[in-house]
Amino acid sequence: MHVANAKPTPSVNAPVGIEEEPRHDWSVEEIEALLSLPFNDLLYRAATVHRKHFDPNRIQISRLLSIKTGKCPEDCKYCPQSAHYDTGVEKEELVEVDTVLNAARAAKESGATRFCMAAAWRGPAAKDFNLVLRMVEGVKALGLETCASLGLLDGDQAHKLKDAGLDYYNHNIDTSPEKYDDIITTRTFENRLETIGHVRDAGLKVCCGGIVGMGEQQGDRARMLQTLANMKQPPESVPINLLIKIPGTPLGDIEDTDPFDFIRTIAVARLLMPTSHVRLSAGRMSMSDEMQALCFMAGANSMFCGERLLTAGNPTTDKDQSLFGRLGLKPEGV
Ligand code: SAM
Ligand code: DTB
Ligand code: SF4
Repeated sequence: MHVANAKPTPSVNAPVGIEEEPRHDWSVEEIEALLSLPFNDLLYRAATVHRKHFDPNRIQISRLLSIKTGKCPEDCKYCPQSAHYDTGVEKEELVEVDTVLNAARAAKESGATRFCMAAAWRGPAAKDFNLVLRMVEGVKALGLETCASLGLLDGDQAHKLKDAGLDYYNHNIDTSPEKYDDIITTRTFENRLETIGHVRDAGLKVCCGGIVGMGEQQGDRARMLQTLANMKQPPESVPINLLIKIPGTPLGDIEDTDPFDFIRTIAVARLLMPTSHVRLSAGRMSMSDEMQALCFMAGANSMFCGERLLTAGNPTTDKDQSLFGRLGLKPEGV
């Protein structure tokens, strides 16, 4: 029986997320019910939704570059670049525009379609901002999609980035609103949402996701995904990072996450945000090929390739190409 506006908790056979238009009114109970489905049912649903909106054998490839490394004033408990922890990361000032453009050319040659410039800042200072705009202009002129991850922005900065040719802005909520203060004390969840609002108002695409493996409960994962999916306009790109445990950070020796819980988070992100790219992001060095294959099956259709993320390692290009070959995957847009 169909009851108007009723949102039943999904039973195993309910076509949740399969025949419906994207929704923006998910309750946390519905999301927890999806996260708790039998694994096979969840993957079947996620794969079905994935196929409705995307070619399941195509993966969008992004390449990262850290344009300013270390010495960050923020205290994010997961991050190797925070000045609050002794992690051995070499600090570097803002790199030169030419260095960025050379890295972007190499990224394009290796098959990336998007180049993401990230900085260990609370937000960009005026003295650095014009150089960042030149980097964006230069990367765009190479024919790549451009993404930046520079921390908190105001409206004026967001508009200037858009005018310079920026396509995406990456700004993660990282965890649930309830857990946020356990992880970061130097800014608030609300600060992050404000920046995402400025990014949207400037007409930029949003890249926003979070981290699994910081000791969160299933309810925190549900609240994080709910926050993303219920945005007026959900992020076009949803990076799901597996915590890279960095010695020296407060989360450096936290217990490992069950790989199936990570895959479930990907699958539910796919169900809740059926038309977004879901990115299998940090943490692939600790994943088996089989785990990554299950992430693709669950609906992940974007990745960071290249041997380095920002400061941490990532699988080699050869290893990724071999995985693509064995799975019959092809890069998107190439
Ligand atoms: N400083 C900017 C900011 O915080 O938005 C941009 C760079 S910051 C490194 C970008 C994202 O990287 C973080 O929001 C977090 O999701 C991810 N990240 C950082 N350290 C990580 C780690 N050890 N494991 C997994 N993801 C991590
Ligand atoms: C995102 O969600 N993951 C990327 C990107 N956005 C900027 C960063 C991952 C960083 C991993 C730790 C490091 O390399 O320092
Ligand atoms: Fe700084 Fe970003 Fe790392 Fe937080 S995540 S410490 S803001 S670089």
